[in-house]
Amino acid sequence: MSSEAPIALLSVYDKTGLLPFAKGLKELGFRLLGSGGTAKMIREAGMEIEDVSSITKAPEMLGGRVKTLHPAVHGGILSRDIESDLADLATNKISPITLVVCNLYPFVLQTQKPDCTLAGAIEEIDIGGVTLLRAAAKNHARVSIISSPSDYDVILSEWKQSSAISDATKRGLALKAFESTKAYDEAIADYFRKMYASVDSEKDMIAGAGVGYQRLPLRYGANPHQKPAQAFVEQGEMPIKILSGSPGYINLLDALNSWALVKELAAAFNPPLPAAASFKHVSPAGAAVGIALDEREAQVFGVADIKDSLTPLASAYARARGADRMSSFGDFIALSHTVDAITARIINREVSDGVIAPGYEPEALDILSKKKGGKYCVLQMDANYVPPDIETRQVYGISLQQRRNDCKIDESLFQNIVTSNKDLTKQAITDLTVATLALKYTQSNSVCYALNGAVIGLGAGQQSRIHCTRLAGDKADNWWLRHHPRVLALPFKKGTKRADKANAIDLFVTGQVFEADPSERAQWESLFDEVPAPLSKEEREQHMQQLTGVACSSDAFFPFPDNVHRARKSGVQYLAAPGGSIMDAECIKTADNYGIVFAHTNLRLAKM
Ligand code: 93A
Repeated sequence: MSSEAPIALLSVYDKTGLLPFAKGLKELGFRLLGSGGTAKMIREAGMEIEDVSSITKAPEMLGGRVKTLHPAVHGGILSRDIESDLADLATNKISPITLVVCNLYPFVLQTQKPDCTLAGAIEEIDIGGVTLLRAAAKNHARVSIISSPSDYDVILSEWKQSSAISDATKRGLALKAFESTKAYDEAIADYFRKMYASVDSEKDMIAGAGVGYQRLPLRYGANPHQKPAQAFVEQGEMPIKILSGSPGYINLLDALNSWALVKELAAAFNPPLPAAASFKHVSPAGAAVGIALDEREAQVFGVADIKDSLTPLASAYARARGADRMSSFGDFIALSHTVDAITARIINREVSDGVIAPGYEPEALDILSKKKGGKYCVLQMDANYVPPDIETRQVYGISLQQRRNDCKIDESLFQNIVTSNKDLTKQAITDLTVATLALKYTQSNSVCYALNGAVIGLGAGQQSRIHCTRLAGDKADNWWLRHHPRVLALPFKKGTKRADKANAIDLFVTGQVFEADPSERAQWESLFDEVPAPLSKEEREQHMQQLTGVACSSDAFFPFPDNVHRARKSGVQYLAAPGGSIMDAECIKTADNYGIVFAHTNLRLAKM
């Protein structure tokens, strides 16, 4: 350590508390160095302070762009107490600096001014200050970096007590400095992202074209009053291209989650199977793999007229859309493979908000980009994109970080069968895989029933597990009742819209229309050539008995056997859930009583 007075370098934009702090440092024996305005203010208050130029032997220049950027400053900050560094300091006549006090030009405030120009914003990008902060924070083993006026008192009192700053305080100060330069750079990147990387004008597209886009401007956030809104990547290229339309914030949440689901779902099988998902409000309404449809399924899913031309991808979407037609109204669709014309034609006749897929055949793109008068949102996803391992989000200003849920779900997940019946068929494994992968992308609590490679009932976002199991089970029951011969033969008037049919069928199978207000009932009746009689109790029971071989998965353990009882009512023969409940044995016993095959997955899939 030098026996000379310790040096404090002060260079602050925000001069709050500066004078008392400088006074305190003086009283403690510090030699003060200051950049232009900082030194001036202290000097004018009657305290002795040297200009940085007294050690750099160079004036501030370029209108203040170069003030402290000099080896005499940064040598003094970055030197360690090691022989070679001390020798370098001696050779170059540089004194070590002990304290650095710095806060930055107000870039954000400047850019918030209504009349802020690009040139004005650029002038507020602090270079020398960021360098001071980073250099001093890097060398925090020796140097204290004080980046906030709120820390001035702590520094004075620590030094008063021990003529030093403790290692713990130096570490805390360094972290604070690094956080402040990170936030500062983020604000700058955000500004230029908006200025230069926007795709909303031809001029900006050209500006970003050579290096790829990093940002998608969004009309607004979750609600119209939540402006501004955008999507961006901090590294690499934005993996999504907008081919048509303009996505909103919720569209993008649905697109990204549904894409992740179909990508994993297709890859869960060997050979891979085309997969489709129909999302609403960040949970799947349906998801399926491309297993061919029989006559009845084609009729239930509204594709009987084109059954013979269905490709595996089209079958996957027909199944996904057919899981819960009411919920899929206005969906966002994800498709794992290049979209063909027939799949585009099915999408074209449904009410839907958008689609994401790795590619589009020209005819398919032509069909989709004309949908909704050109407003239909068509997104192309880079199929090779791999998201970072760590994901961060902010809630109420607090950043939360976690490892991305990158667990793999395939048939190996269902090997630990805990019931006496261990006969898990190949189809059951497919269905459990579909159900479990759907849960991975469903808001918790979630329970999913699946059959023939498709979700048939999914309960999302329920606080109680049994409510979820019931909700999903009721949806599965309705799905199956839609296969009833009387539903298939409902005498709709010619020209009834698909969405109106879906609504009317839902009212019919749930029986709600027969208890409805007369005006609602009259409206329902007006859709038919001949008013249908309700399904009788016997008709329902007889039909429900035919629903068998259903697979059901839960995103967390079943706390009570009531879930197993309820699942069974909807034809469940195969169950998958993590173990870990104190009632595990009871749940297994209940499954055994029904002859159900129950696999403990040892994998919780909460999504929040
Ligand atoms: O324009 S700069 O990027 N160039 C520099 O060399 C430099 N050194 C310190 N800005 C620089 N600073 C910043 O000046 C500090 O971060 C601080 O915000 C401000 C203090 O200037 P003054 O002492 O002249 O009021």
